[in-house]
Amino acid sequence: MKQTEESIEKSAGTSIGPLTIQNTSLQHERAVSVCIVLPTYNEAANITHILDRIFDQQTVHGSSHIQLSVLVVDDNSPDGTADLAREYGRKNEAVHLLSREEKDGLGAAYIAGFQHAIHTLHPDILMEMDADGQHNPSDIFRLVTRIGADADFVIGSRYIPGGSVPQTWSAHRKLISRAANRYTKMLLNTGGAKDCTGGFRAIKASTLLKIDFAQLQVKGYAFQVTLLDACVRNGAMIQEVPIAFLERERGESKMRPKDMILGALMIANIRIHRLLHGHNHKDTRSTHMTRTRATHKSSAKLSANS
Ligand SMILES: Nc1nc2c(ncn2[C@@H]2O[C@H](COP(=O)(O)OP(=O)(O)OP(=O)(O)O)[C@@H](O)[C@H]2O)c(=O)[nH]1
Ligand SMILES: [Mg+2]
Repeated sequence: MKQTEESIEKSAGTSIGPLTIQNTSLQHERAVSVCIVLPTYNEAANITHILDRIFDQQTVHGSSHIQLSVLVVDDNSPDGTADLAREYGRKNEAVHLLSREEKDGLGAAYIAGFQHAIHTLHPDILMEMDADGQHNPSDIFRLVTRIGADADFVIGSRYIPGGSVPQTWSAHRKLISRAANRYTKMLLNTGGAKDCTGGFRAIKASTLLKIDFAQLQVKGYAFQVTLLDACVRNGAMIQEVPIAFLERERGESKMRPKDMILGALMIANIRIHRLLHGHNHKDTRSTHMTRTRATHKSSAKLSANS
């Protein structure tokens, strides 16, 4: 698909070695760079506000240790979301825009965004976050600072003590969300995570570099669970920090019932494929959150694809 990046030459960082943010005094020679990949489709009502709130956090926490940037990945939203992001980027050099030709699903947007961010902005950590206000920007630094020697992939979790879903959710909606998590845990490698389906995450760039995105073959919402599965299978250590998942602030959800069914079928398909081809782990190697780090050969599949 045709896509254009419009302001990326504004900034570039250099990659540093293993991150040890957690339990250290953050004694890096330079700030840890964090790129928040923000997929948008018809989020004109939210985009400016969410960008303001993200960079407020930079002000609150200071800029000496952690430096935030944002890559908005827009799929040609008819409501002009990209124009607003572009405008914002003119005033704030840490905001970048990847414009894609047409709506192609959340997973496809994240894959394009990760690849683009890694190869042009060189962040140490990438984040997934929704643009609709359901993920509270004031949690960003909590997720990022949890990254460390025992955490390559940190999930903002609704389903550990201290986490929550909106009070306005019906019992039916709560049940579907819980069931989707349970189903995923049964069929895929989830590293012991309690919230596998959420989309507020901080992930080391070095972890994403091990993933062959072409193999994920998931364009839609199931991307969240297949990405977790792929990272766990590549040795990532998973940790969770509690978050309150909020109501969408403005605009409409893009998630249709059909997407949930497609996601469930996709997960079943992966599992069946693994059973048939003899790599049937649900492996113990990757289902315990506190296991020690295995040594993994670093691959550069993203680089090869770029
Ligand atoms: N670029 C791009 N972004 C998308 C696409 N689908 C959804 N998004 C964005 O992905 C984020 C999550 O989508 P939502 O529709 O809020 O899905 P959700 O939060 O799982 O569902 P709700 O709780 O119902 O809001 C939002 O920022 C959307 O604008 C897509 O096809 N392309
Ligand atoms: Mg949402």
